[in-house]
Amino acid sequence: RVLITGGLGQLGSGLAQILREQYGKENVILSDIKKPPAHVLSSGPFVYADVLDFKQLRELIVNHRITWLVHYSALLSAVGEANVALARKINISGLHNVLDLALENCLRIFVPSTIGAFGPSSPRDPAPDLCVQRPRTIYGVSKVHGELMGEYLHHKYGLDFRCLRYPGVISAHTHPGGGTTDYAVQIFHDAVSTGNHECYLRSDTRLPMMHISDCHRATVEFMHAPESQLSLRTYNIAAMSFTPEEVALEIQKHVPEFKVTYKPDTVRQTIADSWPVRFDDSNARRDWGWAPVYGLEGLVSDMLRSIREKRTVEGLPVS
Ligand code: VAH
Repeated sequence: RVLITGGLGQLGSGLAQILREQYGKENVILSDIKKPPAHVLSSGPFVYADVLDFKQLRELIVNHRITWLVHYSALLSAVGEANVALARKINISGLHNVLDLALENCLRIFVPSTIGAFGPSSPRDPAPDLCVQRPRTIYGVSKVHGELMGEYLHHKYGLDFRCLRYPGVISAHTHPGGGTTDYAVQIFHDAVSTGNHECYLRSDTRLPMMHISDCHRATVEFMHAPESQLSLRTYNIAAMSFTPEEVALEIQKHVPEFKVTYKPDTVRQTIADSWPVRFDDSNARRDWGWAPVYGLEGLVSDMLRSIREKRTVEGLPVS
């Protein structure tokens, strides 16, 4: 049985759908601290779970006979900088709760890390799996801590801890949760609805990005990889790196009149400028056969098609 924490964020419902196809609807439990929308509730079991409530989480794990934890609860980069105390609680104390429960109940645990786990003193182009990590956000600091804690518990107690550093994840049907890469999702919705996008990053800000279906597939393939194949517990995974200007140009091939104006926001520009420009994911490709499907062209046409379809179903105008 799989329990996904932070299940109502950008990633939980899509991953649950894939795992439910593999393990059966009742064996993948989505959880969060908010009420789920109707379509989430109708797609499979959902329960309340607060990662800060150790006892309630322990009860959940025991009563539902959980064997595998996917820990998506976290405050992302930009929203974390606006609420450092809460980010430290959720991203660090919440992480310790799930790691302790994974250890206590011999669970396998997947915890995502991020391009945000690197900082200005890390090699940026590309950033390898193993290098200096001095991130400048509470989000990045908490994710490096997660990597270190998980690897420590693996080496000391044999905990089956697995971690992937995700690039910015681009999705049509779910919204990102207050990160620095969120513009790369909003730009597609704006291209289809208003035809104009105001970008909070400079036009030349290059960041690693990935289509959500590649992100989910990487996560599932990685979790199924035999331990004997893993030379690391934490891996970078990459698909593409683009700037706002490049993705706007690609969108304009489909929406010629699409316009982007740039109004850099200091906080998020500073964060983006501290992150890697590209990821070296050669270890993931060698150890467990990682390979992306979507590049920039495929991402843009899939996102525009998906959002147009969604808006048409909802009876909304489409540009
Ligand atoms: C953020 N989307 O921007 C998240 C992610 C790779 C970036 O961690 O904070």
